[in-house]
Amino acid sequence: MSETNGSGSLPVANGNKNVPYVSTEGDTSIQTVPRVETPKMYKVILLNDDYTPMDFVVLILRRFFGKNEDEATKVMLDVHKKGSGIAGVFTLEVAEMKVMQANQFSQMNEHPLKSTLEEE
Ligand code: TYC
Repeated sequence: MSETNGSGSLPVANGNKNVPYVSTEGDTSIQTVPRVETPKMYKVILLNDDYTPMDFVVLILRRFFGKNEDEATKVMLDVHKKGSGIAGVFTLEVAEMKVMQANQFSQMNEHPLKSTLEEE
């Protein structure tokens, strides 16, 4: 993205207020631009159950949540012992997609494994 564009927007880390910036395009007047907002993040929570095989949970964590074997095993065991655990943290659209993929893949394989969303 270029520093300035036609509408005068400029990416600025965080916050919600208009902030001043000095134009780099000749005129030195102070202008204000809206700050870029940090999106809310959502945890995908994996829930324990008594029937889904541990290997299958590890597979889900690797396939849909980008975990390697060791990470996936650690999360799976944590969920197994505590009842729930975090599979990953994403923007809303991505988190919704992961929940759908994981739940659908579990259903297709006739396992009761479920995941849900929680705002961070
Ligand atoms: N509790 C399951 C078993 O003993 C394993 C399991 C772990 C299931 C994590 C779901 O999210 C889960 N086979």
